[in-house]
Amino acid sequence: RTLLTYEQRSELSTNTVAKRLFHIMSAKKSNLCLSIDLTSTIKILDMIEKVGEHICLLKTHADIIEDFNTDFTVSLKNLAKKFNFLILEDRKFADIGNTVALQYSKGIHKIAEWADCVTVHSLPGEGILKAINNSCDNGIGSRGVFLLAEMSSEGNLITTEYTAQTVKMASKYPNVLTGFVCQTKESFNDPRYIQLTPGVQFECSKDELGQVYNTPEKVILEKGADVVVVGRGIVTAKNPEAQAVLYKNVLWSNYLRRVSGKI
Ligand code: UP6
Repeated sequence: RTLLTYEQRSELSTNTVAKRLFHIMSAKKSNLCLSIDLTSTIKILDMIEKVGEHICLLKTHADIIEDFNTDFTVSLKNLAKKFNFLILEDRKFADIGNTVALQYSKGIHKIAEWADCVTVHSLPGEGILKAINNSCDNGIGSRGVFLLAEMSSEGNLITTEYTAQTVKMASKYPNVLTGFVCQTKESFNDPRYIQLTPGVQFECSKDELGQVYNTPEKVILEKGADVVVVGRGIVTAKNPEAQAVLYKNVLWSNYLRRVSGKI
């Protein structure tokens, strides 16, 4: 999986979002996902104007935004089109299928209307995947799921057995599965799925609440990341645009090194 190019893997995709994301990565030469963990719509839109050109995927947490509204989601979709990136709502659904179906499409956020893909915990069982799958069948269009198979935070309760069972559960839903949120290349083999890896900054470090950071080089070459999530490493920088370019370039050159097989 880690030796194939994104273009080669797009040919194998069984999920529309994965296919589109592989294409965008190749076209923009970017495997950078920005985690835009800001709490005001103006700040978010302003940040996207600065860094949108450099990212393949924008990861949101809609429930931290103080003034969330539908005009904002319209602007978000327009910017995604303008800069050619996809939107991942990092909702980390973790309830029974029926509740998740409602959380996905109803309420204030109406996530299904604007997010290309969402994150989902495997803990409740496969009903959660069925729920998103059914919503897609019900006319919401081609959507994707990143299933949480591992986490970056210190002391999390996920075991290797849990990761293996998560990957097994997902194998029944190739049409809705975009990939896995995980930390290691050993967690899954299938080249159709995208490894999304958070917990990345230029220095290996930790924050005061248990987040663990690895470097771009390490996550791409050793840990098998396909798309790399950077949040505060870019968002809190003095010059977020310049910082995004730095991350984009280093991540892409490590990807090229990996697929060349000369590590
Ligand atoms: N995230 C992780 N680790 C996981 C899963 N998700 O950090 O295992 C998400 C967080 C945050 C982002 O919810 O939005 O990735 C990381 O942000 P940071 O780079 O500012 O730490």
